[in-house]
Amino acid sequence: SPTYDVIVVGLGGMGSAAAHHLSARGARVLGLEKFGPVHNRGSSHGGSRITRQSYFEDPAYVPLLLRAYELYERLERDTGRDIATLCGGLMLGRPDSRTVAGSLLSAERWGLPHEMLDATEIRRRFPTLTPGDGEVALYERRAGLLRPENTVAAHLQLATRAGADLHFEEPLLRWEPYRDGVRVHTAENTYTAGQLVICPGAWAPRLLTDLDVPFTIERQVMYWFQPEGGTGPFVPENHPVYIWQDADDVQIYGFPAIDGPELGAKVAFFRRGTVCTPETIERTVHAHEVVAMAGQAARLLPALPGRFLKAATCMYSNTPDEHFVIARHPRHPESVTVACGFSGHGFKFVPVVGEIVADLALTGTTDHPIELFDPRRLTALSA
Ligand code: PYC
Repeated sequence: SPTYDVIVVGLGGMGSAAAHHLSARGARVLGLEKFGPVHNRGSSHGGSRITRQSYFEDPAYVPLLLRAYELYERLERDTGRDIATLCGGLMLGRPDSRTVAGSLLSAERWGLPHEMLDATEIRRRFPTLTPGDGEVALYERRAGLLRPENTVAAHLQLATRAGADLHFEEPLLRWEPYRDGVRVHTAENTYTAGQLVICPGAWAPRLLTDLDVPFTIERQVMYWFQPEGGTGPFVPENHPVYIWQDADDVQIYGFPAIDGPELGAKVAFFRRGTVCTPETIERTVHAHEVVAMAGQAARLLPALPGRFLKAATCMYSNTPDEHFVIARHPRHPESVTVACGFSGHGFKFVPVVGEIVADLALTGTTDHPIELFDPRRLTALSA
């Protein structure tokens, strides 16, 4: 059977980055993907993702973000693709909301450039936004958006250029420990390798049963609206990305109009999706969902939901604490690395996750701070 140094299962955001970083270090890499290149069936599509550094989820993510920014820049340089637009970002809500207070904590802890704006100042500088009087925002000039499809295409391009074998439409059927490594079976062939890297996205519950992490897969909807009066005030030169947490802790997030005057601007609820599986996810978006999104968006951006254009679905792979899982597999510590459970906030980390996974697979360890992502925090194995 064909033999590799590393087999990467899943070539979405994380797996394509892993394939690139592994092959760039000279490893012989096989990548296996269930669908075609840059597909829209998982969690790495939809045209845009937020990137930001003053990270409300936990200051422990900040060093990884600083490295991710460097690697995204390098990825653009090496491939000539348009990936990052740092149009600025607003984290809005009441001063004690997690979105605002958590962002400020990270900004202060790491000395990140930021400004605190009150409601009057937000309205003056960003006239599309109408925060309530008690609301404030942390503004971060170096926040912005990433283009997920271009990111995946860039990593696949670099991995192929470095000699990786990338097999699409070839799902993993099963794998087992074999000699000092693993043996991997697909409908097409059986492969052996010293190391296995599993980047399963929403397929984690099926591909990682023996990790014992209780993942919840969540259906998410992204909406595009044509703003009343046109996209002029919404172009990235005038408009930041934003995450807004209201008084009931409902969070929405959105983007400037990045694809020209006809294609509108994207907005979505952050979380609050329904539980699903990749096989059963409801891909139809219903009128009542559009109405709910338009209503919530209009509270912050009255002009945004002028006309509904389209919607698309994707999936979050949530862990119970919404922190990632990136580690050697506790049951197969010599030969298997896992990167999963990105819980709806992973895409901005894609290139640094590729780098970490390459470290783990090739050396067994990494200098990056990944203690927070140990799966044993969530399982019986931690005892
Ligand atoms: O990670 O910034 C983020 C994000 C916003 C909405 C979903 N994820």
